[in-house]
Amino acid sequence: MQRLTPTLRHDGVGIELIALIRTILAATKEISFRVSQAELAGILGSTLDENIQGETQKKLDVVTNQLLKDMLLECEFVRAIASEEEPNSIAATPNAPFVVAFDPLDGSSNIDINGAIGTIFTIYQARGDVSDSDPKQFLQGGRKQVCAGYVLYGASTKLVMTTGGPTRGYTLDRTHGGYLLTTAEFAVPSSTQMFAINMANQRFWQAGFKAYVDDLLAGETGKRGKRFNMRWNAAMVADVHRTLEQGGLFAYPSDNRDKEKRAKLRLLYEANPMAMLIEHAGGKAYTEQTAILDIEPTDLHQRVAVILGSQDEVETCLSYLADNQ
Ligand code: AFP
Repeated sequence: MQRLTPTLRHDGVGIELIALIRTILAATKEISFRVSQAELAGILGSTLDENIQGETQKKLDVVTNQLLKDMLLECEFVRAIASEEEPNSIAATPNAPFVVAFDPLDGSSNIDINGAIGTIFTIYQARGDVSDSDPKQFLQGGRKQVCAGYVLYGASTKLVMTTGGPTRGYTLDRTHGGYLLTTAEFAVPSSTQMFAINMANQRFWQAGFKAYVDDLLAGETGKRGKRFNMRWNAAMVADVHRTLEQGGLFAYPSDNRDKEKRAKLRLLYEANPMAMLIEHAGGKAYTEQTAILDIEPTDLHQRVAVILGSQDEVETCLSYLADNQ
């Protein structure tokens, strides 16, 4: 099996970006070990603090965020970083070529139950028109990402990443400590019978999305004329990974639970990287109105609705929303 660096060279990735990617992956290898030993080390459970999102921080959220911060703030190729766990972006190496945003541990609610968790990361060229510490370094459209990826800490530690070409999959080989190419190119099947939606929010959805899900549940006796099945990992990394492997529709639509927060998933370090991975595997990734990668960001931690996965199913879902405007 081919190692990571020759694959990146084959994909035409420059040595500076390769070095930066290797730095991020070095942190993920350490995170993979830390999460596997967390219970023995007594770092499961929550802290007494809340992050910028107003969410109680898990001890591992803090540990993994610090690991990535420490490694990236010292990296000569990183001008600034942004994190789900940090209120503001942080300047790193002046005049460095790239900026990096990340969700250090996505799926925090799974940490204490040994459920699926992962790290999501995205890399942009640094901007020359704003200062290093200006959050505008990260207010770049998703199609400007030079690299997007996640590491899923499951039964095996899996890296899924694109540097502008195909979405490729790698598995951490613990014998020699490197990521080996195990999926040359993901290809999301265009149709599916699988959906990943948190049904507990059903009463808060807009009419069009309710109608779409009602017809999924009606199965072969309803308008769709086929039976669907459901999964919900409560970790975007795990649900997106299944979608890349087997197809499916993943959706976290807007809802009216909280007038101040009509969507849950964050654009910069969740929706945009996942949208790039899905699009580069032949899938589709939308909010309820537009392609996620076409959104012009306005805030570091802005949230968006997400409907992504098998192209035909995403288009069917969007048609219900359009018909119920
Ligand atoms: P946490 O990292 O705070 O657990 O949030 C995970 C997430 O952002 C995304 O990974 C999941 O798909 C989604 O939230 C789960 O949300 P619910 O807990 O509302 O189902």
